[in-house]
Amino acid sequence: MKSFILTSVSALIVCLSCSNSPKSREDVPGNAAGINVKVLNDELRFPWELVWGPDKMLWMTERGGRVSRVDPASGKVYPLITISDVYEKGEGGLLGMALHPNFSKTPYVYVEYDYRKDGSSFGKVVRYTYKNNTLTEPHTLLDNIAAANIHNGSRLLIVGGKLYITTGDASNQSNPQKLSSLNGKILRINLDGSIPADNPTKGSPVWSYGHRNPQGLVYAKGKLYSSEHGPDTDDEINIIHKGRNYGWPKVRGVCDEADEKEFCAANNIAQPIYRWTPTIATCGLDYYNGSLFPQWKNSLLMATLKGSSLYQLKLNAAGDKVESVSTYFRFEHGRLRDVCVAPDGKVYLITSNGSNDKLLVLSSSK
Ligand SMILES: [Ca+2]
Ligand SMILES: [Ca+2]
Repeated sequence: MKSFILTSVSALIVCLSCSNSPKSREDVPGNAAGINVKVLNDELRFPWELVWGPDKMLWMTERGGRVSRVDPASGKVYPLITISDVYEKGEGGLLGMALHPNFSKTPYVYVEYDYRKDGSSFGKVVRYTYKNNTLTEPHTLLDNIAAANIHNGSRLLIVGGKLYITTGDASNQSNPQKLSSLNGKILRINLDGSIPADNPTKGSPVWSYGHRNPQGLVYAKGKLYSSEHGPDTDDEINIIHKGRNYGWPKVRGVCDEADEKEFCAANNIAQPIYRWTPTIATCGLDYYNGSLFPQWKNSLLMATLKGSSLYQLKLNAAGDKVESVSTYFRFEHGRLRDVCVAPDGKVYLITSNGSNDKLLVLSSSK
């Protein structure tokens, strides 16, 4: 059983015994003093991705297919398009999004979504052009990612002129260890859809493999961090390295079981830098180094679904270890899907409850 103390009206609920597992360090209760929470919008439906745009607007996907710009002050939604062939079922639908790094000159919007073809579900990565207040000229960059009711990923992130795409195992555990499959991977392509010459395998978009269902991706401190849903144990935070195998389905979390040790030794398995048992359903990630919340400097911020909290993962100076974990807003707003840090240090959150989903903004009350 979990027990709680309500510490303030708008702030957090402190969890006294959230993490009883010996496999995961006990969470440090967050101190929400000085944090204002404001509901900017409560009429969203399964918002999925939240990214800060160069137009100083939030850009948002909703799983049913809608892409919008959202005023970060008022929460007013300005829809751009509802993509007509999005197939929303189970965990699938319109998922990740990224904007071209030179957006003012090259107004490309990259999205990943599930759709139906020949009686089956697939995911694809499509590039749109932002023009005349809508998204036009869809151009498919990557197709035939298997999709299913569960485990479809997918976050998109552009780093160093390459587009990274997380994919889930699509409910088929043979996919992640199979290099010929696009599933259970973190993929890397050029912004025109071609395969980078320096990918691990010539002609293949696979950058790393052995993933179950990664739904968080952020680049900071020269590192690519990803959150990944575990099964009934071992949600993970991984640092993604070129060509490495992250173990699923042979390894859960770290290489500590007898059969895991053997597989890990034979396959040079990359182990998570942090993990949770019981699981919390790790989702959207961002990196905080702003001054609005000094207590969050040099931290990953993570939205969690089952955990229904904002997690702060304080990193060490090198960024290769999680030094402490704090939780905020536990069960106050339901499931949290994504977190977005704005350049001014404000933090935006979206919920994933299915109706009356919220966009929240955290600002300093000091
Ligand atoms: Ca793993
Ligand atoms: Ca293990």
